[in-house]
Amino acid sequence: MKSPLQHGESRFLLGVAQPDGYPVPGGPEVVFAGRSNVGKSSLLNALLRRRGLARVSKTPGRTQQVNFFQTGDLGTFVDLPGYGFARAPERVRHQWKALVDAYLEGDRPVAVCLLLADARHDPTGQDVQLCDWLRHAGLPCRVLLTKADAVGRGRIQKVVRRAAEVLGLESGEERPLPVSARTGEGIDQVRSLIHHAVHS
Ligand SMILES: Nc1nc2c(ncn2[C@@H]2O[C@H](COP(=O)(O)OP(=O)(O)OP(=O)(O)O)[C@@H](O)[C@H]2O)c(=O)[nH]1
Ligand SMILES: [Mg+2]
Repeated sequence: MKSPLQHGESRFLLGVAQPDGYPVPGGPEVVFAGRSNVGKSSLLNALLRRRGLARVSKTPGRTQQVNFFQTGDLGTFVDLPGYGFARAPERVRHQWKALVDAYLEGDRPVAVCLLLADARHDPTGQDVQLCDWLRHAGLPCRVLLTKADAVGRGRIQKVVRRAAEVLGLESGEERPLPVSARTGEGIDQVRSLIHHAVHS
């Protein structure tokens, strides 16, 4: 049975390319953060059941602006451009940092920040850095392990434990949640946790 959540229209609102270009905050925002190519845009489309709403690409670093989407009842989705794309020129990396810092330090109404890490690999140093930063900033945060379809069923709990350990999550904190935009695994759970964060 389909989850009852996410009625109504979702639509692209705007793309922000400059640190001073953010809109005046409206309602609660749900942030998608993580490495380039980890599957942020794909997850966002799966949650909204809209295939091509956010652009998905095989080329890492494709999303280079901060994209805002209006959803029916899941708040405003904010798709951050991915970090850690080593081949990006220094200038682009610099711009990326200025843009993302301006969002994260901009006192936005963040209901929850979804930190996406690839289930197939250990979280990277940059994942750890961002996770630490979000926790110190007091932003509500949940780690999602993407592309769970590519990890064998028998291994997934081990992957979850390992990711929690590398990211330094305390035993009382919520465990990383395996998700797959491809098979739909975990998508209803993510929708529910967003709904809860946005409406509490
Ligand atoms: N196996 C698998 N592949 C996925 C999944 N989600 C995304 N991908 C693939 O991963 C690649 C990157 O997906 P995107 O959604 O564009 O990733 P992104 O994090 O938005 O990338 P940037 O915008 O470049 O930072 C694409 O080739 C997707 O098809 C998934 O759940 N399973
Ligand atoms: Mg993207």
